[in-house]
Amino acid sequence: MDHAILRQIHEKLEAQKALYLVLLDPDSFTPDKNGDLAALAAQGGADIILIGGSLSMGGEIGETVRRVKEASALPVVIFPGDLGFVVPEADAVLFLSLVSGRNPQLLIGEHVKAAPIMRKMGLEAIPTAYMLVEGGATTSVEFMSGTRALPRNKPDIAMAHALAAQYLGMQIAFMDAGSGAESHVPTEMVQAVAGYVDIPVMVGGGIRTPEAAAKLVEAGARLVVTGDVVERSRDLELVSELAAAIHG
Ligand code: 1GP
Repeated sequence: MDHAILRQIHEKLEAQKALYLVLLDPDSFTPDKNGDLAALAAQGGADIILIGGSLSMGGEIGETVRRVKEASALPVVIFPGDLGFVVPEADAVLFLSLVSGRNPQLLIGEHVKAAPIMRKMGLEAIPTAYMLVEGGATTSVEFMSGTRALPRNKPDIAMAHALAAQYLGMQIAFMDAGSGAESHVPTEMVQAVAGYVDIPVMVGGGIRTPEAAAKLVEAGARLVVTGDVVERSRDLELVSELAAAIHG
């Protein structure tokens, strides 16, 4: 398997402090609307488009990826809620293990189903440890996956999870407070984990301002995800400010 996208991520990280990923949800908007959002994200300076959500409610994933690729030249990476998100039009898939949980289906079960399909499609898998972190209210991912989030005031627990994931060969440690979280992952937790593991730390959930994004990057986040704020605001200036804050 070619690791083109992971390679690109590492190359970009040599030149800039962090990468900006904009998450688009095929369940929230039509493929055309998501195409417009991708164009906006690209114009604002985003590095990668993530397509995903916690549940696939009939959104047209393949068509969304096609429209997004027509509308921007950015790599399109799937952030899968389930197998339905795996489509050949994408460049890569975050091959997520929900390591904060203990649900075997989300640690290996879904992967066994997805792997042969992805091989056939020629899709790159980016082995990613997904750690759900308490962010206030119950998130869709917490509810749908039946797992508990890591406590936000216990960085040592997050550190141990991220290191175990690294030792298992995962390439990215993704700490997510969930879409629309009241509070993003604490900067102290990001700092603790980023200083403890060698793999890049990715942070998402509840990041709404360039100031918050800058603080998380300062703490050591190398990949920063926003979804909600771009979908809601559709504001090029805000996207540009977020990109600038994240690129450092
Ligand atoms: C959710 O990290 C993503 O999994 C994005 O969160 O929509 O709150 O930006 P937001």
